[in-house]
Amino acid sequence: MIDLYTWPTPDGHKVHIMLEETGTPYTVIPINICKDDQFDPEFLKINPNNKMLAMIDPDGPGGELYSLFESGAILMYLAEKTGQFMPTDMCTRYDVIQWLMFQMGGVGPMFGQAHHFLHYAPEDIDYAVDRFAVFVLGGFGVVAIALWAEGISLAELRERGAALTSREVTRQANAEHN
Ligand SMILES: N[C@@H](CCC(=O)N[C@@H](CS)C(=O)NCC(=O)O)C(=O)O
Repeated sequence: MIDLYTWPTPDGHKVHIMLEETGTPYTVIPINICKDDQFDPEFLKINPNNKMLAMIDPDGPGGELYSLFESGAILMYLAEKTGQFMPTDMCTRYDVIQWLMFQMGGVGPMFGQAHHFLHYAPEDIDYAVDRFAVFVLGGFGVVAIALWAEGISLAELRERGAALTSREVTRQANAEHN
């Protein structure tokens, strides 16, 4: 049973969806970033980057305990462990990896900055808002075009993602938060 140190944020939900989709059993250990749980010295032993999320698999490679942080690495680990969502054919495997890299290197950090400057920055900085808004619009454009080429609409994808988001994670995190 994988221990998942997480919180219901977009980065967390990527892994929650993967665990649900692959049918991997897991236990949620809430890392409440509103209460600075991410700075707990015990948590830093598994994620030295002071951020959720992280996992410990007691039944890792070779039957040994294995611990991992960074959501993209956890997605790849789960894909390999379960033999799902990572094609063995080289071209299609790299098709998958390129979108994972696009998400980790572009969508995640750029959308995160846009969100920060729109909602949390102590002062309004038009330059920062405009700069990251352009990345957000561009990012959605890239995804929309790629999905359109595959015959999938953004609305369909959003509906599917919302349905798969782990209800257990949300329930536990809410209980911790309240
Ligand atoms: N690249 C990391 C990003 C993790 C990350 O940014 N976590 C955020 C929440 S989504 C966090 O813990 N923020 C609290 C903080 O920065 O103090 C991953 O994908 O796992």
